Amino acid sequence: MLQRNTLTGLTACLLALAAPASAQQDGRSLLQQLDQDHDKTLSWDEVRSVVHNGFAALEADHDNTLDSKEAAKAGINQKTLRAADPDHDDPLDEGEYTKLAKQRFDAADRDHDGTLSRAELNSPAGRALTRMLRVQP
Ligand SMILES: [Ca+2]
Ligand SMILES: [Ca+2]
Ligand SMILES: [Ca+2]
Repeated sequence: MLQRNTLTGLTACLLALAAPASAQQDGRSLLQQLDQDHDKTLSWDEVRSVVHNGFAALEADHDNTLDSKEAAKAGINQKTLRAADPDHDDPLDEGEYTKLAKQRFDAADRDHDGTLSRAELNSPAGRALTRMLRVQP
């Protein structure tokens, strides 16, 4: 029994680890992956819950900030990085990264209903957001 519980725990753990990494390809699979309440749209809360994973996956040297090389893996170019880093200390911390994700979320939410539909996720701003969420280490 103990062994079985351990195994179940391990499986759950593996599934949890696999979730962000398998959220790839198109906006549709990401939508299905992150849509916790199954209303076929993504709320900011649903998106925010994986922003941390995206940040952690990018953060190769574990100094808790993203330098331009790390940020580039999420499609964040120098210009965006500078704009998202108002104190111009160059690296982006997780708060600034989260703020950038929120800006992209708001930009993608064209009808301003606070959620992203599949079409909104597939817009340029939506794609910029999903690039930040499905980054691979
Ligand atoms: Ca939802
Ligand atoms: Ca870093
Ligand atoms: Ca919307």
